[in-house]
Amino acid sequence: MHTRKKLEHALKTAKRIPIDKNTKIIMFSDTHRGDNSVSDEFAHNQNLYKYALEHYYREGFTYIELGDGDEMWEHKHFRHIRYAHSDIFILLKKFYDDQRFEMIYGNHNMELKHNASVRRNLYEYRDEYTNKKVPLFPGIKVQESILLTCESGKEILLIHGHQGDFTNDQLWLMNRFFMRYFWRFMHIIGFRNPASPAKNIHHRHTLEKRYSKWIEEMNQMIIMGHTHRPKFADKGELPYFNTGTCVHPRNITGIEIFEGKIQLISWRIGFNEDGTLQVQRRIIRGPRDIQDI
Ligand SMILES: [Mn+2]
Repeated sequence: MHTRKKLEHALKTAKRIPIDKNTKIIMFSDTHRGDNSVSDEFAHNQNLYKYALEHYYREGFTYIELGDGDEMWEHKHFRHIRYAHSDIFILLKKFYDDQRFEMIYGNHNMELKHNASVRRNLYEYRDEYTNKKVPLFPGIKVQESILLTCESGKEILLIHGHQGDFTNDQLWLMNRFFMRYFWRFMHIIGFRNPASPAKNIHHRHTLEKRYSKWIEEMNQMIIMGHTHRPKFADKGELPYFNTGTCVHPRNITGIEIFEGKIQLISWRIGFNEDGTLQVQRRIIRGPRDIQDI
């Protein structure tokens, strides 16, 4: 419903960021950072994620988070999330201070489309040791969408992907209510919210079909998250890319852009011949030249 209108609006109002052969970007989405309790699905991947981000920071990448970074449906107070994952926020702040951090909001942190909420939650926090307010992301603007513009004129739309997903878009407040006061507790004992495209295959396919239709009509390359299903468009396929998620049971997946190429990668815990465990980065699909897409 209204998918086309929503996507057209997102395309028109997107923040434009020029890229070239020297641009390095890593995109993750749907990290759903929580409070580090049993209902925090991100908690078991926090070391993988932190290790990966440290790698990208050292290598000079810009980090673009494609929505649902913080699980603000289940957790009413962002400060609890920041406190639970304070080492990760210190790292995100380093990216931000270097002007290498962009945040897009998703349905689980939709309230960040309001400047007042961004100011209240993201500009600063109270340091638990000194009890003084210290800056986090002062002046940050959380985007609905970003348009990466290549020198050749090619444009890539980055978006979370809840746009036009009726229960997660127009009805997000109702959905948040059920998540916060009902599904959160069901979730702890093993039930999954059936309205989530991440958990409902039928819903996911419907959404992907609607998006594919628009991508085909507009011939618009798109990178999104939301469905938790990674996707890399091979030659001859529609230019639809999906980062996947960072709450997967075994790994985290993301999309890298560098030297004018794009690839889908994963980070997981593997082991060496002698049995020692190690964090390993793997290329799942690609690289492909962006110009050929
Ligand atoms: Mn989502």
